[in-house]
Amino acid sequence: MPSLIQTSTEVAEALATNQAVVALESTIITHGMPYPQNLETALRVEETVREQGAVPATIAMVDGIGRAGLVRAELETLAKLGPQVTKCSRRDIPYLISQKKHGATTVAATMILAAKAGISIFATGGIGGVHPGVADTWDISADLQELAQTNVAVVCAGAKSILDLPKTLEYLETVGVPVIGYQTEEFPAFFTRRSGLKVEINLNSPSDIARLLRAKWDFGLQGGVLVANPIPLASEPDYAHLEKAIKTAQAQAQEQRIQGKALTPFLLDRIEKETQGESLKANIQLVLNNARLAAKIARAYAQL
Ligand code: PSU
Ligand code: MN
Repeated sequence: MPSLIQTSTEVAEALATNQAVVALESTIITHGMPYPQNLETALRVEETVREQGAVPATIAMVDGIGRAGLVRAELETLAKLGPQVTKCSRRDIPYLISQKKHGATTVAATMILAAKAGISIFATGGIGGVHPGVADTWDISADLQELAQTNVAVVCAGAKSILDLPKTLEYLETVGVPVIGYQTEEFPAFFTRRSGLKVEINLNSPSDIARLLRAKWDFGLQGGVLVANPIPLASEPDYAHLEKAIKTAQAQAQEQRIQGKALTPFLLDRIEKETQGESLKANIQLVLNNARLAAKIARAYAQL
């Protein structure tokens, strides 16, 4: 068996010299956006992290090896293969290792590999959560259980209203995950800054967030932290239009009995097509915004 995780030379050096490193996921590349926007965005996100003085580490399974820090050709391969690449959450890791396959890591799997590589801060778009109709379907993303147990901070723009947001927040409360509103008192709902749901921890600076992370992990509390960073005002799309697309996508999923790991990618794809790229534009902007904040938090964290 090869070593558990292969870290690129650049990422390994940055970690060894206590420089800021930001983990990035790969399901967003393969299942979250179409080609070529997925590749362009992956590259821009890495560039944004660098502009803020941190080192990006895009995470994926490549030929069955967990990797932190991909080269451009590898990003290109994943972006072009898109949904043909296995969507890899916690439970898929052993299969992909033993079969030497590629895997696009979800928030959950990215957290696992980031923690193994020694990376504490991770930027993404939106997390998975509790789906509406959970009482019948039992569909709760493995991302939530991962946040409960793995020591990585996840910077996101909240979660899409494809999820039951109140139940998602209840779940996070039950499993003891601090949810931080960055410069907001409301939990943002991905495409919109508002959800009507309060977050109890409001922090206004990256260094305040870094100190909370230190406090949690120094105290020996296992698990992650969710940093909710609202989409920039200027990038907020017309929400009524999007909400309609989300409802349509959910109805189609029900009609076609889409379930399990296929559901979230199905909804994302349908919303993208229904809004003719309007959602994609906003999605790209909020991911860049999250990468910027994550890099600032990683720098503040490295200085503590
Ligand atoms: N939500 C989004 N965009 C995404 C995802 C979720 O708005 O790209 C991806 C992330 O990788 C997340 C995963 O971890 O989907 C959750 O999938 P599931 O609901 O099957 O756990
Ligand atoms: Mn699910």
